[in-house]
Order: sequence, then C-alpha cells, then structure tokens
Amino acid sequence: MEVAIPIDFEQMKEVKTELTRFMMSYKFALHEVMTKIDILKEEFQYVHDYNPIEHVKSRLKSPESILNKAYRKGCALSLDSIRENIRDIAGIRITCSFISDIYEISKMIQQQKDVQLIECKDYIQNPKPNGYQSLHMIIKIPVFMSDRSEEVYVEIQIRTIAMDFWASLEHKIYYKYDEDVPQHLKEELKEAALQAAQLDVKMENIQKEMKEVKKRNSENSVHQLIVDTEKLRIPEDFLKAALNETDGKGSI
Ligand code: 0O2
Repeated sequence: MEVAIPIDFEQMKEVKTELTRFMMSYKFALHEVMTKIDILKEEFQYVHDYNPIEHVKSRLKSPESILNKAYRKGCALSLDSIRENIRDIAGIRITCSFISDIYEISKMIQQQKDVQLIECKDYIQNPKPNGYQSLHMIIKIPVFMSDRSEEVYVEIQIRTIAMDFWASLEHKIYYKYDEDVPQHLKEELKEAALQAAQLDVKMENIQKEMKEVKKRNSENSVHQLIVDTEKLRIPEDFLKAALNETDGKGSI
C-alpha cells in the first residue's frame, strides 16, 4: 500500500532546499572574499616586506538575525527581497594597524575585476555622532554553482586596532544597557573615540618616520661594508668601479 505524502511535506522539503542554497551562496561568497584577502596579504608582504592586515574575521548572519533585520527594516519576507535589502548577511571585518592601510586595502579590493563596489561609507572621514569610526564597503561578487551563478552582496568593514577596540566595547555597553546607555557613559565613549582617533594619527606619523629611516638606511647600506665588526664607507667611485667589474665578468 502506498503511503500518501502530505503535499506540505514536499513543499517544506523544497523550501528547506531553497533556504540552504540561499545561505550557501553567502558562505561561498565569504570564502571567495577571504581568499582574495589572503592573497593580498601574502603578496603585499612579499612585495613590500610589510603586512597591512592584522586580523580578518568573517561571519554569516544567522537566519534569526536576518529575519529580525527584515522586520526592523520593514522589508518584504521573500528571499528575493531579503537578498536585495539585507546586504550584510555575509560580513567580513579587516583590522589594520594604520589608517592609510585601510584605504590601501579598500583600493586593492575595489580594483579587482569581479568585484563591484555598491556602496562605501566612510565613517573615518565622517564619524558617527557616537564616535564610531570604520570604513564600510558593500560589494557584489559572482558566485558560480553547479547549475547557476549568483551575484552576492558582501559587507566589508575595515578599521584600525584602536577603532576595533572602541567598537567592541561600545557594542558590549550598548547591549548591556539594552540600548539605553546612561548619558555619562555616552560622553565617555565619545571622548574615548576621539582619543583613539588621535592615537591612530600619532601611530601613523611614527610609522611614516620609521619608513623614512628604513629607506635612508637601505640607501646608505649600499655605501657601507661591514668587515668583521667594523663599518667601512665605500666611496661612490669605488662602488662604480666594482659595479663595472661585476658587469664585465657577469655579462655573457
Ligand atoms: P552586526 O551584528 O555587527 O552585523 P544596515 O542596518 O546595515 O542596513 P546601517 O545601519 O546604515 O544599515 O549600516 P552601517 O552604518 O553600515 O552599519 C552596519 C554595521 O556597522 C553594524 O552591523 C555594526 O557591525 C557596525 N556599526 C555601525 N554603527 C556602529 C556603532 O555605532 N557601534 C558599533 N559598535 N558598531 C557599529 P549590525 O547589523 O548593527 O550588527
């Protein structure tokens, strides 16, 4: 005897498959962007002998948070509408040492051919009234699957260590007080944000000076020989003569 499968069970199975595919497209998009960032990090270290990225974290919004955000934004409860209106289902946070690194990384990501920049919010040039600073980008990237390809939104937040420190504390306080933060704490947070921004500027200036010193040292080291522990300066003409010699011997 054949058992009749209730029609809604079949429908439920289909819905579940659709939802799984929906979430998977964001998971794949995160993999793609994380790979891009890993490549940039490794290549930058190799070419410039410097790593602008301190940490990278990725997260997939849970179905519950997606639903809450959809309610909050008043967006229609269909996958198409959620796909279009909730653009931070896939999120990546990059932490850098210096402000200039933030713009450098953002430029390197935007330059990639398959990356489409949809929106860029610069909360560093224009901090939020509470003091929040960060660079937010919404990008769209193609994800290729077995029977279809999809353009998927990914949110990338790029900030310094100081900005990240501030944002995580502010986030904890905000939740602890259930969004009703006492005025004195709001003021202290704002003050702390200003101090963090000043620290970022100071650290950047120190870094610039260090870069100059490093550059000068590498230029000077051409004119310097170390024999045993003694440093010997090589005159320009001596260097040229040695260069000619090497060139003569080395050329085929
Ligand atoms: P979660 O869990 O971190 O993802 P949107 O609501 O995204 O459509 P909005 O608010 O204009 O539009 O987006 P915005 O300004 O780009 O900010 C989105 C995310 O930035 C937030 O995500 C936070 O992660 C972070 N953020 C923005 N403002 C603040 C702030 O004042 N303090 C802290 N600590 N983080 C902030 P979600 O969705 O709120 O949460």
